[in-house]
Amino acid sequence: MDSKFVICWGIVSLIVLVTHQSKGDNEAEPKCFSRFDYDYKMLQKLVSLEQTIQNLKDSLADSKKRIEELSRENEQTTQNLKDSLAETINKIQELSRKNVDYGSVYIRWGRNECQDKAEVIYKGFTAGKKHNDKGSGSNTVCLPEDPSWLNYSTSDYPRGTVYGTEIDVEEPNGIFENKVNNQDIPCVACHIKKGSVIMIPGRGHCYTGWNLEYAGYLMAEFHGHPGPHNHVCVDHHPDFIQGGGGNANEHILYLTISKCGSLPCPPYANDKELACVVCSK
Ligand SMILES: [Ca+2]
Ligand SMILES: [Ca+2]
Repeated sequence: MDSKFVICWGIVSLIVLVTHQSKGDNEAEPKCFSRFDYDYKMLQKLVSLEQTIQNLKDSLADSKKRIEELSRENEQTTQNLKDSLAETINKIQELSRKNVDYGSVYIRWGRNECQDKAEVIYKGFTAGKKHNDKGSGSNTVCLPEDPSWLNYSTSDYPRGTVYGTEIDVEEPNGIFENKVNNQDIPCVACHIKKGSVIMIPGRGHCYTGWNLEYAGYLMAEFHGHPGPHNHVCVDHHPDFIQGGGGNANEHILYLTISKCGSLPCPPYANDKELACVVCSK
């Protein structure tokens, strides 16, 4: 056999093997009928192989290009997410700052200091209408210890009147830890950095999720005394105004008790002193 023919056969076989592997099909090996025939087939395979290689190069270039595009898109998406996250964080911080700037206020009746985290706005004296006056203001007020005046007159003409407050709770009562009867009581205005505050009558404890400001007893005027009067929540451990233990009987606060009827019992009960609580959130 001609050595060139053998070489041709070998090369063609190698080309067919490579082409076969690259295409992954099962093309039959070419048959050599003459030297020219195999030269021609070898040339065809070389051309085909070159085209395949070029196709692979093109495909590889396209893949690289697509990967670069995806990479750029991914970078842009990541940057967009980072920007969005930063904007969200800024909004949260802004809302947080606003929330800190907000606050609530309440009067702690019967005490001269706020709870630890609350700011004292002013300390004062609990006051209101005289218990047997028909008129004057009906509500209890917290008059500051350091009053300031605008215009005033000492002339005698019709006006309302305000008196200091004392507690009338006969001893022993089993309600307060110390003797409170006839004691004049202070008050204090408190500021807290929380958005909401509520006084709940008939509860000695806050509901879940709310913070205790103070607990006490619901107090008002004696039911036999004339005129309207409001309810206030007096601290369960009241402070007293120095020298105020005398029986002045001016503006007076009494404990209040629940009465069954339109008020369902249970959960309420006859003649029980009502608690109260001031809660914040
Ligand atoms: Ca008194
Ligand atoms: Ca009294």
